[in-house]
Amino acid sequence: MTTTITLTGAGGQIGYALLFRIAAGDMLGPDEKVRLRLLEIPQGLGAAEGAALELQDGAFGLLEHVEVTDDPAVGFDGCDLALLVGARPRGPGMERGDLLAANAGIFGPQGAAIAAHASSDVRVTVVGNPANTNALIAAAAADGIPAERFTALTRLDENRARAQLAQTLAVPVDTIRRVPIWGNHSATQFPDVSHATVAGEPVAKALEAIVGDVPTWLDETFIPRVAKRGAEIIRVRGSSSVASAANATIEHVRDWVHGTDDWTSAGVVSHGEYGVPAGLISSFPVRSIDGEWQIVEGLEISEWAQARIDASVAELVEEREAVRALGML
Ligand code: NAX
Repeated sequence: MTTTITLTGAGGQIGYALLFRIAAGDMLGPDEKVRLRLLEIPQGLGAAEGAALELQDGAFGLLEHVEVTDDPAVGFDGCDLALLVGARPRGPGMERGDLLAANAGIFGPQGAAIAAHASSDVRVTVVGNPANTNALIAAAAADGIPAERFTALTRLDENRARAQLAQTLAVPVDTIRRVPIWGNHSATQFPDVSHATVAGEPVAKALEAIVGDVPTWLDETFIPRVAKRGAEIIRVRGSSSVASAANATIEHVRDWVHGTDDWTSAGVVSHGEYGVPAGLISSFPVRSIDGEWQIVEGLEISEWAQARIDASVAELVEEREAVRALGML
């Protein structure tokens, strides 16, 4: 079988980190051939064309075809998986409203182009920020495609949270499970350890033995460290997260297509679960079953946790209102 994958922002940093892993089979597995469509704006075409030449030189057996274009109609033609990475970054002096408007001008037309040209069962993953609201805008513009096919990446936040827990507890990261991210992919996000386990045991007990007062550690150390990890990477590395973001994108799509054996996190459309207003694209604990994300329901949420979820969701509501006020939703 062959899957057609459209990558926007293919000439950018995350695009460069993603392409070779996709071609090597890390996303869809060793039996699935891939056809890549690299969609850029005119200024980014040279970098995308260069990446296409290098893909050729990688001589990847799974890579059937690469096409570089700045035309969304060509870029999304027959697309099964859309990775929307290209976005307008916040420039100097740019207000949040300007940023939302600039991105609505990208993600609205891309949503419409997906509806017009992609496969009817297309799966869309938005990485470009503000990811949740960009996904909302694209979904709203994609007439005829269910909003459930549009997701925002919060897997990197979850991976950061699991890694911080593993480091604190001095255990291998794959022994840490069930650390969902709630809300927005922003500094208001809520990485939630209430249901987390380490080697199958509740994480809270293990944490108490190491950090003492767990609620204070969560408030003052863990949550801010995870939520501001992107800024920490920029400070230390001198550039934003790239390979870790590409890795999280690979894992998000792989799990969506192939299924999960436990919970993970993804920005998906709310139907009112956990008090999140219907229609918003918010991060939730999710499972992937039969190729569909399902929100993990029925979890006991403390008052403290609900307040954190509500605060991040309030930011999503504000972003939706701002985009509506601009007439772009
Ligand atoms: P770069 O600036 O390196 O690359 C962006 C690329 O997108 C550029 O080549 C640009 O020409 C292209 N582009 C812009 N508008 C486009 C359009 N309308 N159609 C097609 N291509 C377009 O940024 P990079 O470091 O790759 O980051 C990409 C996005 O990921 C940013 O918005 C960034 O904020 C976001 N991130 C999201 C993360 C997440 O977890 N959701 C984490 C990493 C990252 O911060």
